Amino acid sequence: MSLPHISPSIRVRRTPFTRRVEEAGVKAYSVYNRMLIPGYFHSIEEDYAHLKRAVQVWDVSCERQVEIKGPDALALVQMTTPRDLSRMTDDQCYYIPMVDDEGQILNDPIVIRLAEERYWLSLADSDMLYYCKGLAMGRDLNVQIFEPDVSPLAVQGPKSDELIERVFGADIVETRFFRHKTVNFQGQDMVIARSGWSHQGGFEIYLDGSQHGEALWDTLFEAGKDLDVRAGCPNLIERIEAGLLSYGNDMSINDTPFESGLGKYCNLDSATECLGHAALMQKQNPGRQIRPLAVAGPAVPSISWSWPLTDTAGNTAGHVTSITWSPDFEINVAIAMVRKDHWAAGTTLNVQAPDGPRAAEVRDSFWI
Ligand code: THG
Repeated sequence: MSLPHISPSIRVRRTPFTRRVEEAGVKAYSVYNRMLIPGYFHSIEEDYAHLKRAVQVWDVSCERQVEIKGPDALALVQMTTPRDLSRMTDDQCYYIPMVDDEGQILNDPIVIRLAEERYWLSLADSDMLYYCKGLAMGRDLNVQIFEPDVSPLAVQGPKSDELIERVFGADIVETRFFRHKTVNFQGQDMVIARSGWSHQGGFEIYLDGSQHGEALWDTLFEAGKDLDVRAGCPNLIERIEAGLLSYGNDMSINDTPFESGLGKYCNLDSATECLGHAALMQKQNPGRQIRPLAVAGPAVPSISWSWPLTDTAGNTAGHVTSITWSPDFEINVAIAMVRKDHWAAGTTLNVQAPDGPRAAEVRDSFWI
């Protein structure tokens, strides 16, 4: 069956790299923050194998930045997250759950501290620009909030250090995990961080100015020819193996950071200015939580709604939010929201997949 495609529209934004992505043979798109995100280039399996052995360049422009600037910038960001930002330095990035007043997750961005009074929220798929502007107005905060012309380009894979060293030099490769430095590309300063939505290592270049996009892309591909550099994108298989959560899939406003396994990013002793603080104090011991699952049988069909989980007696036990066949582990790997009575590692459950029920086992850690 050939699937319908996405109709082009100005409302579905193209990126500074879209022409190059299409020349590289992108085969599917999704939409994220009202912008195109590539889905795969060869096949999800081939892209996965290549990501694990070489280096890829990912157009993740859809991870839009919300810039928050001004004397109350830190206060505003701290109001939205239970992670304590008070010790953050000007070269740091933090992964943060953002929550509402009820402690429910609104987004899970990376916050980049550029200066004491200047932050970027590198967003997952929800409209935090509007939420932050509302908060600033409601609380009369002295900040400017806008979406800058900044588009992340990720370089991921075991050979990404080699490629980055060739293009930007050895000192950039010394950047530590979740730290950032500045590179100059064609006269324009740009932030570069050691981060990215895979566990294969790499960097994210925050393209500053769309007009430099194609030149940056071309420079990376020219320098990486003998490394077999290819266009790629966040890979479904690799990210499930790595246990990287996807907002809108694995969690949403219906979940708390504790339910979503993000309790380690909640500093309730110190981050008392978070608007969800009181609610989260009451929600620290959830009745359900995200767990890795190994699911029996041949490769599963791709998931487009959550599949119910039952115990062996047929009682509701939760639901599967992400699942795929893992070629390397030769089993279906999944992320599921599992009720407390059933979440102990080793518990056997049943997944109600669209092609029939399958046995599943709760695991205690993700695969890579
Ligand atoms: N990079 C940038 N922006 C982003 C993402 C990104 N915005 C959207 C989305 N991804 C945000 N979500 C995540 C989820 C996980 C991580 C980063 C962003 C991540 N987690 C590490 C892990 O789980 O291994 C741990 C990070 C830590 O502990 O500090 O990297 O990818 N620019």
